Amino acid sequence: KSYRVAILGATGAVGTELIELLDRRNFPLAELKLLASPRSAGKTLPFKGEQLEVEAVSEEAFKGIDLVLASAGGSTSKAWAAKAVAAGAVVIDNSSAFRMDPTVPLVVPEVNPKAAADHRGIIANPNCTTILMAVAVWPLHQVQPVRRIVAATYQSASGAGARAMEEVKAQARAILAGETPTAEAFPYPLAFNLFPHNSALDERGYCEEEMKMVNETRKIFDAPEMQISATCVRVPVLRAHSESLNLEFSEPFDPDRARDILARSPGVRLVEDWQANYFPMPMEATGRDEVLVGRIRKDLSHPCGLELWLSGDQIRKGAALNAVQIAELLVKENWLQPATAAVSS
Ligand code: A2P
Ligand code: 11C
Repeated sequence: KSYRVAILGATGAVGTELIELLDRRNFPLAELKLLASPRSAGKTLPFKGEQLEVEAVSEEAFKGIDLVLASAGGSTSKAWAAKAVAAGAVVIDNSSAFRMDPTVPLVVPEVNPKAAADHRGIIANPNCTTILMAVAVWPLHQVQPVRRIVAATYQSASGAGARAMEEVKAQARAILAGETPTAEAFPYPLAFNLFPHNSALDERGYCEEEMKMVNETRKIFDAPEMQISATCVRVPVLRAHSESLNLEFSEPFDPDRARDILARSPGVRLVEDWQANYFPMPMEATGRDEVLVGRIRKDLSHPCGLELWLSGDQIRKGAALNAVQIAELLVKENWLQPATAAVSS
């Protein structure tokens, strides 16, 4: 069996990666439709040696579509997801619009694949920093429950989209030419700089990105009590995020045991050469499917603490690959069925 698939946000950083992954992973496609804003209507994008034309999203566009992979921002998903579901499609949504809706599964296939079975037309793809952390922490959490995570992130420009990536390159060129860099996609120049993540702050001083790591991880792990605190920072890297994680267990967790477990875990690649001081780097995570994990060591400040470091491609496993893996799971388990119940939005 093959499926008629639409990508909503096909011209974006994640959208173009989705197109490439559907091809590379041989997703059983009967048709691929590329949707974006009216600004992009008529543009063409390459797929399997042909040029496919981009259409402006419309209700009409979802007719006969089995699966929508949406990555066009929260407001676009809110505007179109229910319409796509009403037209008989299943939507895998990369935005934050539905992630915390209790009727919408939030899925990382290496962690909670079964949650996808309960979809009512929409399945949410978690935030990129959450996905990368979940892939690395879940295998350890399975062996000994994690009580608390303190995370610090080093997030690339790609998290803010294709325009932001171009902006950082232009800023770098401007600075090297002795000019003053300008910023539009970001609030401040990112080249040769860094700043705390600029999503909206709550009354306690935590930004949305930080609270996504807290709330989404609890939902994916089905661990509402897990204590998580995060500091998210944007760094002048193009497309892979890195994270420093401090994990606290109820008993000491031997670093060598953690190493053995992670070396065998799906979606993880252990990268450690202590002699060479060689550990995961965003440049080496770029374009790879796996989350690179390493620098696993005992927390000197707590007997039950473990420190680890990771880098993962934000656009790949942090977004497009995770969405395509969910689609593959739906096909494999025969869960790619139109919703029977109404979807809340
Ligand atoms: P467009 O290129 O036509 O603006 P990125 O995350 O890289 O910034 O990409 C965002 C994606 O979401 C792009 O494909 C963009 O299309 C799409 N998009 C943004 N706003 C809308 C909208 N209102 N309707 C449909 N697609 C949208
Ligand atoms: C970033 N993670 O790196 C964000 C972007 O909830 O999907 C994606 C926001 C989201 O800035």
